[in-house]
Amino acid sequence: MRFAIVVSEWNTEITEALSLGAKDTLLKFGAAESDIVRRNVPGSFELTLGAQLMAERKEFDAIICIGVVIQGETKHFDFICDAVAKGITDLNMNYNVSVIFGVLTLNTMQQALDRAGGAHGNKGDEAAITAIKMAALKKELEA
Ligand code: RBF
Repeated sequence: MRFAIVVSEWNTEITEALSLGAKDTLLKFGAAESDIVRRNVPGSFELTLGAQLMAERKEFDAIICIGVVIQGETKHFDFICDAVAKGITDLNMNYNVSVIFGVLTLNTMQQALDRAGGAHGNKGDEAAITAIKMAALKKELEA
């Protein structure tokens, strides 16, 4: 199986930990290093287009989007979260490939740290496991 990982550069300390968690999990379950392609995008809003460009290549069994959006004082949080959730949902339907929503939407940086290898584990691992499960389901049902 081949996997793409698209990583937002906002809150990069957290998104790096999440993407490394995702990659390590893919490797642990048997993916080859050469079957994992990773590209960065500037922010979570750009994850949708980054993932669409990957989907258009038609070479991946699943695409993992990694981002961290932290509530600030403006409404940006809501707009970004809504846009990326809708964008990723549409990609799943339009490209018939699993695009994983590995985007943390949080109130504080501590909540992010807790989910990027801290008290609540690494959500990047969970994103990778979801990608593997959905890629396997697609292969089974399309066979
Ligand atoms: N991108 C994120 O991935 N996480 C954030 O918490 C985040 N907060 C933002 C807050 C503001 C006020 C702005 C202007 C942008 C923010 N972005 C964030 C970047 C956003 O996803 C996108 O890259 C930019 O809006 C450019 O399209």
